Amino acid sequence: MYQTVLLPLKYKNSHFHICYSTSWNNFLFQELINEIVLNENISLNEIGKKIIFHIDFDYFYAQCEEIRKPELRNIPSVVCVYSGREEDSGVVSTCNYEARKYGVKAAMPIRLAKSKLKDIEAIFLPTDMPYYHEISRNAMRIIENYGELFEQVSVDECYVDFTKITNSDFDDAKIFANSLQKNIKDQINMTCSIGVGPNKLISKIASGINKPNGITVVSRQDAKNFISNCKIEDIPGVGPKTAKKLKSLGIDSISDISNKSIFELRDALGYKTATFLVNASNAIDYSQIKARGTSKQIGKIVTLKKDIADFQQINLAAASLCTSVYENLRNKGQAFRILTIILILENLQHVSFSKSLKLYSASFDELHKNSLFIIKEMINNNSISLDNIRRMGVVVSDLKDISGQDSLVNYFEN
Ligand code: DCP
Ligand code: CA
Ligand code: CA
Repeated sequence: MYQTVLLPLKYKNSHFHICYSTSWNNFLFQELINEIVLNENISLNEIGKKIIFHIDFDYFYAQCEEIRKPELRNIPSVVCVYSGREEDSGVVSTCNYEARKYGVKAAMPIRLAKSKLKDIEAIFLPTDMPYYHEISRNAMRIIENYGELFEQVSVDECYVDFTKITNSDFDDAKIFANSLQKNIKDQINMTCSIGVGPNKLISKIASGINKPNGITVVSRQDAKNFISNCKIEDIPGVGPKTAKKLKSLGIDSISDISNKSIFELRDALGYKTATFLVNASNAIDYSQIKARGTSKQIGKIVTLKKDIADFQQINLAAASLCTSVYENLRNKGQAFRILTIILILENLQHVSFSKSLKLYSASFDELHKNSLFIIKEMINNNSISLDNIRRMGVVVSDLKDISGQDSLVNYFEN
């Protein structure tokens, strides 16, 4: 059995799709087009190594309320959007898992929710958006500090590329997911669910599997089997309309879709949806993490030699990381203001520390000097022993374009 998939490609600034068959020798195919740049300078080989986390906070608005009113924790609580027309007119925005036990859910009329919780001690609250956004900002900052490509997609969810930190290893990814979840709980007392997968599609579905406070890891090898066991409606973006259309074509499951070709589905669904669905049903998703605004960053993480035991070795590794980050900055014509050092210890504990410079800089010396300063501080303050450091990363963020020859020379040559 073989399958055709469509690959979106950007080559010499033109966008096009390659249609290729999975019966082709995959390795040869990857080698062949390795030089072709795919959306934003990502090569196919890099995509084949990705580890993406999707993080979704549990019963978000209701959990925000629990943070400031701990007495809500063990009773059903329902956050509502009151329309104001009559008392109790409006809908449920969300509710905690206690209330869900009684069948209360988002978008339900408040009156119906109240009838489900009749004779039960329960609390109904109005939404407080500025407060939820403040909690969201604090939560996202913790995640962003892990220092890899980060994309917030809504008030309570985001994607993070963990490929570098985990060295593309799904076992390590599981440990990182645990540490991230614990870190968020310790710092802001909030639970989240994390999906770990080889792409955004798989990690997004995975984060919803073990809610609340769950972690679901789907490795690259397991992804096809994982998606085959999902329902068509589990694919993000597939609504009841598409599901109905597919049913009318005799397609009831994701396996049914994966046995079709794009060309068979194109007429009924349109080329774009057909491509997306056939790829998705094969656990393929080439969409990239889109870092926005100030969250754009440049970084590099390396695994240190096992016998690294003195500061001289750390110094050498830092110099090499800074050189790579500096060259990247220079190629992009950008200056940075925030510098983050990430240390990953033997037990995969993640320690990071950031420093914000007074002025933007693109100087290698400043990057290197400050990196060493931060590393020394981290080792002194966190009692990290030198032979305990497994990976080290240098990440610069809060980037600014510095166009114009004069400013470029000033920025880079000082
Ligand atoms: N939301 C809303 N109306 C909806 C759905 C959601 O106002 N119909 C708001 C309230 C939620 C927030 O968006 O707290 C995030 O939505 P989610 O779908 O992620 O749901 P929750 O976070 O509430 O619950 P879960 O634990 O299932 O993620
Ligand atoms: Ca949520
Ligand atoms: Ca969500």
